[in-house]
Amino acid sequence: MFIFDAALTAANVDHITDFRRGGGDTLELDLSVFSGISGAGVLDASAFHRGTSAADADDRIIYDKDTGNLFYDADGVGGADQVLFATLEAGTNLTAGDIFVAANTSAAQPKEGAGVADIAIDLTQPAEALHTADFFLF
Ligand SMILES: [Ca+2]
Ligand SMILES: [Ca+2]
Repeated sequence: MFIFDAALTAANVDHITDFRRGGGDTLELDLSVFSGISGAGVLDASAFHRGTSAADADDRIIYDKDTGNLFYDADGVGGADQVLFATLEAGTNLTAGDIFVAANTSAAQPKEGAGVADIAIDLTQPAEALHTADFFLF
């Protein structure tokens, strides 16, 4: 899993190069950061939009498949700007079902039998400064 629980800034954009759909990888969004998303659990399909910007009022996670850019928009089509928070490999077929929302992702416990796909990224480091040591396998 890839955990997003640090403040979203231009210096904190994660580059995810090995996201495997169907391979158990998920993106975990912490409600303390993504507070515009209502409710925990799998992201509601109505809050997920494929494109370059929000299309309606309940869109929160905007995914541009052509570029792999993943944005958070706190108010959908409202006036607040969307914020780029991660980039996946262009063409990754990300869906709402790949995204989980939790009240406290940092308290998430590793699942027994979890595979090497379960990786937490140390978001205290700027993405460009990430080293192998910033990735924790569990
Ligand atoms: Ca929508
Ligand atoms: Ca907006």
